[in-house]
Amino acid sequence: MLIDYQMMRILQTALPLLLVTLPLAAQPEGTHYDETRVPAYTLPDPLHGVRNAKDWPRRRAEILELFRAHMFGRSPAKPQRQTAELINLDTQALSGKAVRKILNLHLEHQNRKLAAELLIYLPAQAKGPVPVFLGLNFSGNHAVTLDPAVPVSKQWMRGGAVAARGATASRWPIEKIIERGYGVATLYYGDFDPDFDDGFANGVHALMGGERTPESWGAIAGWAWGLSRALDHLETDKDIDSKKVAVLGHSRLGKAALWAGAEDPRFSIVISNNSGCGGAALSRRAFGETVKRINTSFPHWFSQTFRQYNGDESALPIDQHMLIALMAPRPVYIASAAEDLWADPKGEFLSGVAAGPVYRLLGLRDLGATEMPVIHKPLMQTIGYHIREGKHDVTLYDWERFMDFAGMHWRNQ
Ligand code: GTR
Repeated sequence: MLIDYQMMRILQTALPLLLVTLPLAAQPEGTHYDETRVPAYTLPDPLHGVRNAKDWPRRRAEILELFRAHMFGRSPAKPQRQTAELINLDTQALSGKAVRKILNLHLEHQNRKLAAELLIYLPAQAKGPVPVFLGLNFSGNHAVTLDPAVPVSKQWMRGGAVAARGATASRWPIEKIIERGYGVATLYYGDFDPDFDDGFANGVHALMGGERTPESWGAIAGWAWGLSRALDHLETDKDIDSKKVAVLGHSRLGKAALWAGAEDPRFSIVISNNSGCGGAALSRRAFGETVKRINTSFPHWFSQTFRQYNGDESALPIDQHMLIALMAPRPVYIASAAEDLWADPKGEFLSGVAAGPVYRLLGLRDLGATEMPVIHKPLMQTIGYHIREGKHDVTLYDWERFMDFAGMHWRNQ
């Protein structure tokens, strides 16, 4: 029987009795957490054919094409029309600390329509346009805050049940972000593409239409494309410094944030939290979640072409260090959690290390380490990394480091 690993985690929390049969260290069939079973591997060279920094844009375009053709699929350009409808504005939100905007982004293409709700908080004290953190959320905008003005999402919901207001607020420390002088913007990922395998009959795939091929975009590329549509809007908001937008995401939405950063150079900083397989973690290590496992559990996430690498990671013309390298010369940050073995923290770190030569070639700073740092000792160069204690999640510790890292770079941008 195939059990979604995440479901397994939920079962473990909800039904203590199951702990007997599903111990925390359990791994789904065909996967392991055994460092001695990591195969010997050679990573493809991100600088293949590159002699100097001037060659990087050409090589970057080549690598981007490889990721489109073999992994995430090819995404269409913009929809024919996009408009923004302001549905709520409060200049005294969060006890006067924030300006809150709620908008519906209306996307139209060949008479088909899709709406996505964008929730924005900006510091009320701001003297000018502010830098913003932009990310998708898992359970609807109403779940990121207790703020009663945010409408409860009526979209498809993972697991069927609508999350309670504020249910995931610990992952979105809005007040702390505002206090540091930054804005935060979020959208529900299900607005762009409900996360189940329906043959791409809904969401952005249906909106944009077109014939599907083995290289067509999957759900992760759809969410990433949605992040770019949100940025299209942020560029029109005079209260936002759209040259300073960091895209970030957790887990599958961390994979989406990385792909958004790769496809869209307008994102000034890219942040991956516990993104694991298909995100920051090296596929060739096949530690925790593997290519076969992810393509089996989530057949709609990647292009069909990615399936040919099931159990054959060494045949991939790319690995995830090259996804990290696609952010160069922009700053990129990778965050791991010590108990999140499914996402392979070491593989996430090693991607950052192996992207280093590209940053060095461009005269920028690599991670500055080849051994994993200890818990709570972040590395912050042009590439950044930390591992924190605890489980698969986004915590205040993570956010504080994201703000330290982004702030450090934004001050110099
Ligand atoms: C898991 C999946 C991971 C990760 C995670 C999440 O089930 O295996 O790749 O994306 O879900 O998004 O929470």
